[in-house]
Amino acid sequence: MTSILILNGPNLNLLGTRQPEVYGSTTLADIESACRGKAEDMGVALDFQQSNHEGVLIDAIHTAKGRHDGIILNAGALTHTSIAIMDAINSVELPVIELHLSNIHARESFRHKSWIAPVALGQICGFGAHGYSLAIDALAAHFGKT
Ligand code: CA2
Repeated sequence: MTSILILNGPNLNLLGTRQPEVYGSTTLADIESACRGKAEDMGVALDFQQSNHEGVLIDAIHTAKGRHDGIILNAGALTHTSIAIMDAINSVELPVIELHLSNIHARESFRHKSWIAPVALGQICGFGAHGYSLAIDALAAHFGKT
């Protein structure tokens, strides 16, 4: 069975509690539940994690090798700063879809830079919580599951 890791970075645990005009009013628990339902319908195994710590995210990327077939990664603000996460993605050689709720290209210029984009299969941004569903579809299509 195809297995996907959805990994969420710093502050995404706060979704739905503040800045709804930017990130929407859906909580991360709501997103996880929708992803779990979709994965079950598609016959895909799903692991869903969030951490506020860069090293924990890097460990999760390393551990994904051999356990999961691909990763959907919303690295939050670490997207724009973390060469270490880029190196971790390169080291595991798993397909990674970079995901953002907001359209990072339409926001402040410091959010336009992504260290993940060059090592990702592709990037989905700007579709709010629905982006998670789009990313699952994109990864499943990559594996020839749709
Ligand atoms: O749009 C996205 O998904 C981001 O990855 C979200 C990050 C931001 O730094 C990236 O540039 C784009 C921030 C996540 C913070 O989420 C919060 C949610 C509610 C309240 C406060 C922060």
